[in-house]
Amino acid sequence: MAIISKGFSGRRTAGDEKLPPGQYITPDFPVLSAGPTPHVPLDQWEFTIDDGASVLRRWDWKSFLDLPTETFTVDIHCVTRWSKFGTAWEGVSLDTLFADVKTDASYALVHSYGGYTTNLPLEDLLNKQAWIAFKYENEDLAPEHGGPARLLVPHLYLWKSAKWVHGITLMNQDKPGFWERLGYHNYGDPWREQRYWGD
Ligand SMILES: Nc1nc2c(c(=O)[nH]1)N[C@H]1C(S)=C(S)[C@@H](COP(=O)(O)O)O[C@H]1N2
Ligand SMILES: [Mo]
Repeated sequence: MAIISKGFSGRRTAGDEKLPPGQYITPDFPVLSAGPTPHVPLDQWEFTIDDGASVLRRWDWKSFLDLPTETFTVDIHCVTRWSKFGTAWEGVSLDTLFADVKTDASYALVHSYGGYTTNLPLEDLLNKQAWIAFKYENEDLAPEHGGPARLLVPHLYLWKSAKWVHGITLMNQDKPGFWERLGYHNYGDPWREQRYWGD
């Protein structure tokens, strides 16, 4: 009933300040994929950073795992309104991956095995804000959640956190990704409820 849900959503409880507007907390970990789960053999997996013309950096699975890793615990927020608090991951910081990359580019297009893409300003990937995660809750990241490795950018809606991540293309001009072309907000800040075009 509308009256009950209105009263409920109006009630403030401890921890609410961690919940962006219009979201609810779920203990579950829903799977949201726009297509089938791609299966990439680890001996064929690679992650690249390119500038649209040439590959600037490339890792295979073995060299990727040789990089220093971080464990981090973050809250995640899906545009379909569920939020999950305190998810624990292990991965490589994008600061590590970009350490030797010299670029004037301002934008990034992240691409995944299977063809998914998502765009964001390059600066949102840097400064301890984004990781490529390969473990979730101490286990190898499950294929349906993006294993072997996915991007995590927890300060933006979760569609920016590309599963089965394959590479990042640096660009001087912004270019919308898969959901951004289909009406999702270009930036996707959950605290400003930037869900769709025009929000
Ligand atoms: N490659 C790829 N990454 C993706 C998606 C997708 O369909 N394909 N869906 C996005 C969306 S809309 C969300 S909410 C999250 C869901 O992650 P989860 O399935 O692990 O909950 O992944 C994002 N990353
Ligand atoms: Mo989503």
